[in-house]
Amino acid sequence: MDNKKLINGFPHIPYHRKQFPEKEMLVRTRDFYQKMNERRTVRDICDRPVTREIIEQLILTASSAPSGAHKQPWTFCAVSNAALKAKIRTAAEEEEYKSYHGRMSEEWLDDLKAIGTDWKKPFLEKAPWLIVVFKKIYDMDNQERRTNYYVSESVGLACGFLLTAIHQAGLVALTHTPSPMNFLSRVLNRPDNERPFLLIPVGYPDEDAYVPDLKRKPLTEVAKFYQ
Ligand code: IYR
Repeated sequence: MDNKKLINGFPHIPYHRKQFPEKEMLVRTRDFYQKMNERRTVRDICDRPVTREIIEQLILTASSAPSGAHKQPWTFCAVSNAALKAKIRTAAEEEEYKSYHGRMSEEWLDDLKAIGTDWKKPFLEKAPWLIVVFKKIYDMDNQERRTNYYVSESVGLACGFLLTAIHQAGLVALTHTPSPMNFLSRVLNRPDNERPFLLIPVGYPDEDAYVPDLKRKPLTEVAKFYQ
């Protein structure tokens, strides 16, 4: 039996979610919050390998994110090749050195003191995988440009899904933002319609990994209810 419905000539299919009694929903939402609240950005990533199959699943989850007009305007470049990782590290550190020695404001450097970052990025070589996320500012269809919409919002959402999937797998990640990061297009030989968006090293944490003792804002500070 055909359960499809045409809207503007395009097929739509029925959609249902399994529903939970309110009490169970509350337990599930609390539980998920607790799990997600354990996620931390980790810079001490060890060199223990992660299989390609795992990375493929993580990327599939990322690519299930909503996007403007469902264009999925992203490419996830997964790099485990040691020579490429070394190239990326060298180029990133070159930019970061300049950033930390003049390009970033005093206020910015001051804000980063609590995080403990500097221009050195050993995790770019040590982590088993670097997922370099590119946003597609337009698509190419048979030599023709096709517009993408809300590109940064869409790719940001996909990166959020990716970080959630990485955490759920028991792995750690770091949202690294070398700036400027056009060297990534060059090193990975990406086409003109793609721009680097975020560089995400992924792996297991070092056994003696440390993270800054950060506190998250309470609900009252991040939410306002209008009832
Ligand atoms: N891109 C630099 C600096 C940096 C900026 C912010 I905002 C951070 O939260 C952390 C680092 C770097 O990756 O070191």
